[in-house]
Formats: sequence, C-alpha cells, structure tokens
Amino acid sequence: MLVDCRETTLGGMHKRFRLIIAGIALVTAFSACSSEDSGDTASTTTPATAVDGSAVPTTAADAEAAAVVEVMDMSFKPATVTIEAGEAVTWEFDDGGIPHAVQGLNDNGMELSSPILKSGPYTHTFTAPGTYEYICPLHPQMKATVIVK
Ligand SMILES: [Cu+2]
Repeated sequence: MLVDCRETTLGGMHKRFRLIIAGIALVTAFSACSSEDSGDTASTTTPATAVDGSAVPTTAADAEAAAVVEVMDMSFKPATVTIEAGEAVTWEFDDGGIPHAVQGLNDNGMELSSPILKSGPYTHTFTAPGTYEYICPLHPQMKATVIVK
C-alpha cells in the first residue's frame, strides 16, 4: 500500500487515519508527507503582483513627426516639407468633413497611401532619400511634395 502525498491536501485527519491502518512500514512516507503538509494549504503559489497602472507610459500618436502637413481648405499645407531619412511626416486631416487621402505618385510614392479620412492623423516614416510627390486621389489638383534628405 502506498500513501498518496497529494491526498494530504484533503485534510490531516483523513491522512492520519489512512496511515494508522497502513501500519508502521509507512512511517517514513508519513514523515515525507508531513513535512510537505506543514505548508498548511494547497495553494502555495503566490499570485503575481499586478503591474501598477502608473508604470504604463502615456503614448501619444506615433513617434513624433519631423513634419506636420495640414490637410484643409482643399490643399496640403505646407505644399513642400523636408525631412531626413528615417523621419516621419504626419498629415492632419481637418477639412470640415470633406474626405481626403494621401496617395504617392511615381515609383517611390508607392509606399505612401493613406486611408480616406475626414479627420485624424496619418503618419508615414520615410526611410529612403528622395523626392516624394503625392496627391489626394479624390481631388487630384491637391498636389504636394515630401523631400527626404
Ligand atoms: Cu481630397
């Protein structure tokens, strides 16, 4: 006969009763179980302390843009911005409910494509130097340029 140590979590009385009838041969096993039993409860795992809310950094939009282009009055303002490679441009859409978008032209403009927005920001990070012309696909007369040094 064997004593299942896991049963000790059910209660000391039950365990001892079984041990008594099991006989003296199990004294060694009883000792092993008793030492484990001294832990008192089965739930020995301490729940991890939750990270306190103040540790969470307040994140703004994305990374801070090197240039901001306002999309308003049916135009991009300013029409030309200049940044360094690796920097970002943020377009702020705010034209009184008129939807616009940013759509790059030419080969290097393929990476530039915003959703159609009536408000809110669109940010794009430019990794390669070059001159990036773009339009609003809904209003192609809205044309502007990002120069990446
Ligand atoms: Cu537009």
